[in-house]
Amino acid sequence: MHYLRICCGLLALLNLNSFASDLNIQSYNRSATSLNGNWSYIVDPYDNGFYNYRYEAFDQQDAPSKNAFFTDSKPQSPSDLIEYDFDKADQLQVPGDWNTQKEKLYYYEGSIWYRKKFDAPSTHKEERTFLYFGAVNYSADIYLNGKKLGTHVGGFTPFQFDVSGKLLPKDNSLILRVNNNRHADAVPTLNTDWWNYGGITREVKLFVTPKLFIRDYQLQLDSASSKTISGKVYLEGAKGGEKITLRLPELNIQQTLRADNNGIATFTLAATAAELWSPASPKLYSVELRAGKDKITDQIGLRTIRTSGKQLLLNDKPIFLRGISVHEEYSAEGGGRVRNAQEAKKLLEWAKSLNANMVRLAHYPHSEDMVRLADQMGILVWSEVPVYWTIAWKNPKTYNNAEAQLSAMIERDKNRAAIIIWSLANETPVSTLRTEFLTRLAHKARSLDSTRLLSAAMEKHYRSDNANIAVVEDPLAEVVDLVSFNQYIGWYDGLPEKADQVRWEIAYNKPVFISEFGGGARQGYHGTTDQIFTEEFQEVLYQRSVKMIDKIDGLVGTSPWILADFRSPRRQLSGIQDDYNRKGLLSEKGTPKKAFYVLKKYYDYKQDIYEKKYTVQEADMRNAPKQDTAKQDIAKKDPPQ
Ligand code: GCB
Repeated sequence: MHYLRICCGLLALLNLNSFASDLNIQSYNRSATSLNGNWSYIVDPYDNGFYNYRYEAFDQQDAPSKNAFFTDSKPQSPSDLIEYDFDKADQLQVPGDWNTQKEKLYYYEGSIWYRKKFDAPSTHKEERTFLYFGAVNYSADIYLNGKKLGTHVGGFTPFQFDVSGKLLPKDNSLILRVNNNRHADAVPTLNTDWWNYGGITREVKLFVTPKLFIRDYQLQLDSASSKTISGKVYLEGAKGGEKITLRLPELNIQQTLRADNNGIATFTLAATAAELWSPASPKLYSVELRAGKDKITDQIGLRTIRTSGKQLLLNDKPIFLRGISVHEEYSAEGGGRVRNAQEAKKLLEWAKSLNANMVRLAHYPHSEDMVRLADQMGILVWSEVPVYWTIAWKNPKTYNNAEAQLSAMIERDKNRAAIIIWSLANETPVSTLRTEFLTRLAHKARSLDSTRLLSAAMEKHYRSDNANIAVVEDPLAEVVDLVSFNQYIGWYDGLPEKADQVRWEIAYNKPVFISEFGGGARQGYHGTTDQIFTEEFQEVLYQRSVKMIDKIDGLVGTSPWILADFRSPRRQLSGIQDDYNRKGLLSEKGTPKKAFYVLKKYYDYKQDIYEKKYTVQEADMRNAPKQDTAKQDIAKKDPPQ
C-alpha cells in the first residue's frame, strides 16, 4: 500500500502527523515481535548526524555521506574517518523517556539518535509486515537499513510503516532521530506545565498480516438505543465482495458481512440480551472478526452516553463523575513517563483508592494500555489532545497538526467503552480565531465518532457588576456537549475562604463539569491552615471547594487537579517544589496528603446519593446503617465537611 509511504513524505514536508486517520491499523491484539529493550543512542544537540556542515539535510541527498548517522556506517579501513559508532554507544531502554534514564539528559531538549539491530520475523511471500511505534515525543525521522521510511510529528499517538519487502533476514538496522524541541507553531506549543519528556516513550513492534487483512473496526451501541449494536469493518487489500465473519459468542451473535469496493462493511445487530458496561459492572464482550486468512479478537464494552438538558446519562441513568485528573507520569520507581501497563495500572489503582469512577487523562492521549485498563477496571475516561494554552490559531499547519493528533486518538480508541468524552483543548484564550479553530476540530471529532460527548476545559470569570458571581461565557460552550472549566479559587484566585462567597451562574442548558480545581502541598509539610504549601492549607482548600462546587446547578462531576505530584519545568521553588507541581492529592511516590481524604469523603457521599444507597440526610450522617430506603431524587445539600 504505497500511499502509506507517499503520505509520510508529503505530510512530513507539511510538518504534520504522517498518518491520516484512515490509515489507522488496530494492532493491540495482534501477535507481534517486540523491538522493546535496549537501543543504542547518540546525543546530537547540533543535529550533526542529520545535516552536513552547510546545514543541508543528508537524507535529501541522492547518495548520503557515511557521516549521516542513519547510514550506520563502519570504517572500511584503519584510516577511515567516521565520527560516530552505534556499536560502542551507550544504551537507553525503550519504551522510556530519556530524561529520567540518564542524569545528563534530565533537562535535555533536542535530538537523540536511537538504533536497534534485529532479525526479521519469518513471513510468507504474500504477507505484509508493519513497523509500529506507540508514541515518540515529539518528532521522529525513521530509517530502515539506511533508507528513510518517513517522518512523524506528534508525541502521543501511534504510527506505523509498511515495511514489507524491506527487511533483511538478519541484522536490520532501524534508526530514529528523535527530537523534542518545542516550537511556537507546534501542538503543544512552547509553554506547558509538564515535563517535555523526550524519547521513544511507548512500545515498538513488528506485526505481520495476510495480504487481505482487517485493518480497523468500530463497534458500539447506538447512542439512541441500548438495544442495537452498529459498526463498521475496514478490510485492507479488498476488491469488493470479500466475506467477513463477525462473532460475539456470548451473545450468540454471528453475522456474515460483505466488503464493498472500498473494503468497508457496515452492520447493525440486535443486542437485546446484552449486559451494559458501567463502572459498577465493567462487562466486556469478546468480539471476533475473520476475513480470508485473517482473524482478530477484541474485548469491547457496550454502553450509551448522552446528555439531556443539564443531565449526564450513562445507560440512560444519571451519573456523577467522581473524577480525578491524571498525567501519564509514574515517578514512584524513579521513572518519568509511564513505561508499561503495570505502571498505568498503578495510576488507575490510585484513582480507585480515591473512590473515583472517572479519570481525566491530561493533557494528551495516554497509552493504549491505559484506556484498555480503564475499560477492564470500570473507570470512565475523558481523553484529550494537547491543544493547550496559547496555540498558533492562525497557522493552518498548526490546525492540521492538531486535527491529525485528534484523529489518531479517536481512531485508536474508538472501541473503548470507558471513554465517554473527547476533549478538544485546555484553557485556551477566547478569540474568534481560537473558536473557529476549535469548532473545526469539534466537527472533525463528530465526523469520526458521533457516539461520544465533546468538551474542552474552558475558563470562568466574574460578572462585571458583581465580583462574587462567577460565570462561564465562552462561545465554545455552544459547540461542545458539556460545559467544562478549570477554576482555582483559593489558589491562583484568592484564598480558600473566597469559595464561601462565590456563587455560580452557568447559563447553558448543558451539564456542568469542573475539569480542574486544587492547590499545592508538599506531602509531609505541616503547619497552619493559612500557610501555603502545607497539607493543612490544601485540606481546607478542598473542604471549601467541594462545598462551593456542590451547589452549582447542573454539576455532573469534577476532576480536580491532580492525582499525584508530577514534574514540571515551571515549578522551581527549592525545598517545596524541586521541579514538581505539588497539586497532587498523592505525592509522586503515592503517599496521600490530607486533602486526599477530603475528596474521598465527598466522593463516598456522592456515590451514596447517586446510587441511592442513602438519602441525602443519611449520607450526611456518614455512619448511617446501610439500607435501601432511598426514594428521594438527587437533591442539593451541603456535602460533609
Ligand atoms: C492549569 C492547567 C494545568 C496546570 C495547572 C496548575 O490550569 O490546566 O495543566 O498544571 O493549572 O497547576 O497551574
